[in-house]
This record gives sequence, C-alpha cells and structure tokens, in this order.
Amino acid sequence: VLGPANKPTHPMALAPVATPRHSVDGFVQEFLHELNTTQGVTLSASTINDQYKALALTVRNYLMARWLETTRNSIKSKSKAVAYLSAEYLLGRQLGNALLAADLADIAQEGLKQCGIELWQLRAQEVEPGLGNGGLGRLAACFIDSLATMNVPSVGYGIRYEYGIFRQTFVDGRQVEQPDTWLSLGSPWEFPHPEAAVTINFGGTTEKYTDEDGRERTRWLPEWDVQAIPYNYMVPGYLNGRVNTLRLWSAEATRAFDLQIFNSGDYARAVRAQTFAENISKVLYPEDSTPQGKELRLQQQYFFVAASIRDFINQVLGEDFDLHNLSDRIIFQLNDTHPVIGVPELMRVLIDEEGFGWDEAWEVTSKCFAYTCHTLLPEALEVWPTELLGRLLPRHLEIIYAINDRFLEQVRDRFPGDEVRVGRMSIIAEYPERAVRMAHLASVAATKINGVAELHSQLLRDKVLKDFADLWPEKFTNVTNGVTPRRFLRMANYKLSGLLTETIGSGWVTDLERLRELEPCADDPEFREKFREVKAFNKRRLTNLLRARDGIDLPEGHMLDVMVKRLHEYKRQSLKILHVISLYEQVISGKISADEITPRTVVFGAKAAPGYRLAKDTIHLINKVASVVNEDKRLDGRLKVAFPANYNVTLAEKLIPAADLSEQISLAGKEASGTGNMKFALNGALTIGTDDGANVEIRELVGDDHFFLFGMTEPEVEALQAKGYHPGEYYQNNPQLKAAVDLIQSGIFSGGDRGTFDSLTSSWLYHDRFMVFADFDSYIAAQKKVEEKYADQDAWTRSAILNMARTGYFSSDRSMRDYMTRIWNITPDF
Ligand code: Z15
Repeated sequence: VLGPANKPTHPMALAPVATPRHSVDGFVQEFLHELNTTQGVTLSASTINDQYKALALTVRNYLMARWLETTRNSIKSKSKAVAYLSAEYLLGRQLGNALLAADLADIAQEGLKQCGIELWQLRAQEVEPGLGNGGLGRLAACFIDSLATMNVPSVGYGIRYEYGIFRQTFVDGRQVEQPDTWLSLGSPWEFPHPEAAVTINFGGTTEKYTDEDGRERTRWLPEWDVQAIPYNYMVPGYLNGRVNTLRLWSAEATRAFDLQIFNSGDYARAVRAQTFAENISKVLYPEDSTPQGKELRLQQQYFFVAASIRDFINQVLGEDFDLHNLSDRIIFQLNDTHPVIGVPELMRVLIDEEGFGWDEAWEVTSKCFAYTCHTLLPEALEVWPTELLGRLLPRHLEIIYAINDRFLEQVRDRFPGDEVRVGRMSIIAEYPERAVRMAHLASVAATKINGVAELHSQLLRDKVLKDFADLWPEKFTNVTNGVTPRRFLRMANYKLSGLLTETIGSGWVTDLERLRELEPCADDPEFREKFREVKAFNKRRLTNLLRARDGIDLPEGHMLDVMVKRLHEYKRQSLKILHVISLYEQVISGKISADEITPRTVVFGAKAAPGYRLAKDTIHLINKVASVVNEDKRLDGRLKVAFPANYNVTLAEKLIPAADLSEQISLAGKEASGTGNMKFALNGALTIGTDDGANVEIRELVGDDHFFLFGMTEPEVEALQAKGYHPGEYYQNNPQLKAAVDLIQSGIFSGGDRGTFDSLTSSWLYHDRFMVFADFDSYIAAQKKVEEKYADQDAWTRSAILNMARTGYFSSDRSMRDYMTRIWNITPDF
C-alpha cells in the first residue's frame, strides 16, 4: 500500500493543478467551495473557525500549482541545494504571510466582505505554530522565507512538536506554564505524508562481521525503533511564484509496537509502549540557550536528523545516485549544535550501509556540513555524557571516538608535545564526566564555522573556539543575522509600508538597502509628520489589542519603551526594572517631582524557562513593581509598566511597530547577535544598547547620534572580571542604585515582606556573572539622554527615520546571500 508511485499518466495531468482565478469572483468561488466540500458547511451555518480553515485552504490552493512546480523542478534540475537542519522554527501565523506572498490580501478582504466576513477576524483565529523558543528558532523561520523569496533551492528540516513553546500565564505575578495546544482545532497548513515514513533506530549493540568480500565491517543491532512521519509546509516566496518546502517530522509507533499489542497479554503495557514512541516529538524543550541534557532531547535530535538525511538521499537524490558526489548536491547547515549528531549518522550510512571505507566516507562527510554557532555562554554548549549517547546510539559513539582519534592525531602533528592543547580540543571531555562536546564535533566536521554577528564571530575565533581557529583559520567566517522584511515590516507595519512605497516604490520589500533612499526624508517636515502619524496609529492599534488581550490600558502620549526577548540573566531585564524602580523611588522620596519624568510606558515581554529560578523571580518582581507603580497617584500617571503575558511572534508583530525605544542591554560579549534589535530599528525605534552582538553593527550604520550607547565594552568586562568584580562597592558608592535596591528590600513591592526578592538582590550583590550594578550608572545616564532627545520630537523623529533608512543591511535576504557566497557555494535558480 505504501509503495512508490506507479507513475500513472493522463494528458490533463501535465499541468498539475490549475491556480484559481486571481479575482474577487474567483476567490469567492474557491472559498465557498472549500467551505462546502472540506468543512462540510454552508456559509450561513459556518463558524468562524470553519471560515478560517476554508480561507486557509483557499489561499493554499492559489499556491499549490507553484509548490508542485517548484518541487518538480528542484528534483529535475539537480542543482546543489541547502538543507537547513534546525530543531526549532518559530514560524508565527501563516495566513497573513501566505496572503501576502500570493498577492491575495486585497482580493481576500473584498471577497470575504461580500460574504459578510471580516478578514482580520479570521486572521485572529489562527494559533501560531510556536515551534521554537526565541531568536534561534525565529532566525530559522526568517531564513527559509528569504531562501524562498530569493529562489534558492532549499529545504528546511525540523520537528513537528505536538506542543510548542508553553503558553505563559501569570498567577499573582508569577509565571505559570500551560501546554500549547496549537493543533487542537486542526492545522490547515500541513500536509502529512505517512507513506514517506522513515524508520529510526535506537539502542542495542554493535557487532563486527566479515562481509562477502572478506572485509571487516560493523553493524548496528538496534533494540527499538520509531517511525518518522513527514509533514510538509509551504514556504512561499514573496510574489515570485516559488514555494519551497519545510519538512517537519512527527514520531509514531512502528508496526513492531502494533504487533506487540496483538501478541502480548499485557495490552496496557503495549499501548504505553506506543505512547513512548510518540513522546519523541511530543513537546519542545523550553530552554533557550541552556540545554538540560535530557535523554529525550538527544532522541529528538537524532530522530529528526537521521530522518532528514535519509529523506534527502532517498527522495531527492534517488536510488542510483553515487553518494561519493553527495557534496555536489547538498550542504547541511547545522543550526547550532542541536543537529550535530548528523555527522556520525552520515558516516554510519556511508560506511555501514553503503560500504564506503573510512577515508572515503570522511572525504564526503567533511564536505557536507557547515556549522553556525549562536552563543558565547559556556553553559549553552551542548555536551552529551558518553554513557547516555552510547546507550542510545552505540554505533555513533564508536564513530565519534574514531573521528576523534584521527582528529587528535592531526592536532599532535601540528602541535607536537602540546598535550594540554590536545586535551582542550578533544571531542571527548573527561570532566566532570566523560562526554561528547558537540561544538567540537561540529567544528571538526564542518567546512565552515560561522558566528552570527561580527563581534560574536571575532570572539568565537579569539575565545570559545580559539584552538580550532589556530588549526583551521580558513574555516571561520561571519554571517551577521537578519530578519525578513516581509513579516516584520511589510506585514507587521502596513501603515509604514504604505508610506515607504508611496515615497520610494515597492522595491524595498525584496531589496531592503533601498530604504537608504529615505535618508533625505528625515529632513522633510511633511514626511516626519506622516511618520509620526504612522507611529501614533501603531500605538493605537497596540492599545486596542492589549485592552482586549490582557485588560491592559496603555496611556496616550507616552514614550513606549520596550524590552521583549527571552528572560535571561545575561539579557538583564533586571537592569531595566531597576531603572523603573529608581525613577519611582526618586519621586516617592521627593528627590524629583513627577512632572520631571518623561511620560513613559515600559513594556516587557518575556518567557522564562520553567526551571530557571532567577528568571522566574525576575518576572515576579517586574509584575509586582508594575502593580505598585501603576497604582501610585504620586506619579501622576507619568510612569507605567505593562507586562502582557505570553509574548510570541503574533504579539511581536503588534508591539515592535509601536515602539519608540528598543532595549538591547545585555552584558557586552554575551548576546551573540540579537535579532529583535534589528526589527525595532527597521520599524523606526531608537536603540538604547550596549556594545554587544549586532548592536555594534546597528550603531555603526545609524551613527552615534541616533543610538544611545552605554555600558562596558567586552574588553572592559574581561578586565573587570580578571581584576575581580565586587558589586557591593557599586551599591555602597552609588546612592541612587542603593536606594532602588533598598526599596525592593523594604518589601514595598511584596506586601511588606522584605525577603520575597532576596534571591535576586543577593544575586546582584554577591555573585552576578552579568554585572548589572557595574553598568547601572551608565545606563541611567543614557536614559537621561533618551529623555532629552524625546523632548525634541523633531529630532527624535529624524533619528527614527534614519534608523529605518540605514538598517536595510539587516534583511535576512542579505544574510542568505552571505551564506551562499561565504559558506554554501550555491547560486539561486534561474
Ligand atoms: C538562541 O535563541 C540563541 C542562541 C542559542 O545558543 C540558543 Cl540555544 C538559542 C540566540 C542568541 O542568543 C541570539 O543572540 C541570536 O540572535 C539568535 O540565537 C540567532 O542567532
């Protein structure tokens, strides 16, 4: 039943499907057809969810012919493709993007109106697929959008988690996680292909044997297996008639489990075994950049990578392809270390299954992978205990040891007698337990290793991977991150888009550097006025949303000061809340009067990893500060804190376009790049930020006058660390800082309880790796500059326009071009 297609033909099947007519009538006809035949309801009896699904299917139908065409061409053309391997894709809602890509937004709006339906209401129905944690997953989503728009032959591979990133709620100001049931109403965007399932093995042992040619071989005798079922998603390019594929794998029990159900007397146990298999793709691990080393997580990684490699070889290359030439056809881009188990997997396939010799297999493998590192935090580098890895993937552990032996031989050749270096570089760590360093494995195997911003790549070369850069300087390169202008400018900020297109034409959507043409508009009072109107419109839109979504009331006429990103000590939400507390403290203690405060609303959005205590305590503190500050009449309504729960892509699309000030305040040398920083600048917010990640490049481009820089530089951080960081001294010597911290400890934010936030205050005072106190003074001074500038609305707007006009560089289209030339050595189709 599941066999390959028997290649039936018919003259009418030469063009796969017809694209529906690109007109309001054509659209309505298609929409009603879907409503009747797929949802099985009439228009008058349909629910909003019926209508949403029928609309999604309608839009799909418009893209379908293009998708089939793209797929057919990419198999036929035999050009080199990129397979992006990522454990996360933080896609955001699909409908708006698909409407935009198919040029259907206006038609759909009008057609639906004729049916008595509001398009926005259907759009609001969609639950976003939150299959990622933060920056890394969102970057993958931006990249596949750009690859489709730029006609690059490519496929994204990942995991179809049944539960994506948890839904955050607040109970008494504390974060409480709820499961993300994004599939509960069905997902009209996915195409399951159970017939293309791949069997994935785990556990067991290996054994040596002699093959028919008398060669010594090894085979893996696995103990259990699961089925990987692919689900395809369309990745439509912007108005270019191309639709690429994102292929996400879902785990199901194999027939072996079914048989057990029939044969075993213990039926309940057999069913549990089925559940066990399906656990693999059940839930996204909610830690961003702090891996937990859980066995199930390694299962997830191997599961999707092994399925993807097998899939590419079988489905794209076909049976008679000579795998010696694999690197002519594919480059596997490793999104962080999560998919690095693919390296020994490809070696295993080539050696054990295809009969390659070791050297032959390594020759191929070492040309097929490139590695992107996304962090500098040592705790974020994945390490798998050999005990665990060997139990789950015994053959892979053998192969890793063999790769390591040959690699260390090379190190010894280059650095004779330097056994300390050999120990540092080994793929195998010995302490605190024997474990596989995945970043080292990736570095050994990769043709190229890249960081995600200039500073980050430099620090990789100089610090984190210095030994590898000494050995292979030519492997290292940089590709600065980018964001897709389709979702984060064209869709999220349609008012600004309208103004841009009216001024310079619509070319900027796919050629973002053309925003430069707007530079002169910064000096045009009429344009500035229009720009301010757009911002005001976006603020009103956000106000309406937050009222309905969270019951939050945003005051009118405030500066909107926004910090949205995962909650992490290194990102320093604590510094932002200390600023708020300090402003509050100065007013209630009479040091300043309320009318000296620039009317400002500080908006936070942040999820904390469920097990990350300090991060959760920070959320608690922010919420408690918000409830006290927001109610205190002494502030005269001039300072507000808003913390809408469950920050996600959907909320980002409304928040970012409304922002005046973008908070990018990580400790220098800790944020690899950041990508929110780019989205804010492109939407005309000014940045207050440290010299970290891509902030460095943003500031270079927009110019010092249009960026609020503060804090230590990375070398200064290093120097302070070396000499010894004593936060108590900052506390003692800075009365403003002391007063803010003391106010927390007074219990004013915790109903009089003085100890509620001790975990936080003592962390800042006694063992803060991220040196919040050291940058406090400089941050406060920079915020003063912010206030001064904001007081001159013309100057502010001028800077905002220049921020937008000068940051076209941060399009993910440019990032993809850089990957193509510096890493992949591929060119777009046509
Ligand atoms: C993650 O979101 C990032 C790095 C990681 O190592 C993990 Cl596990 C998750 C982020 C970086 O923190 C951020 O600076 C960067 O912009 C983003 O990846 C995309 O490169």
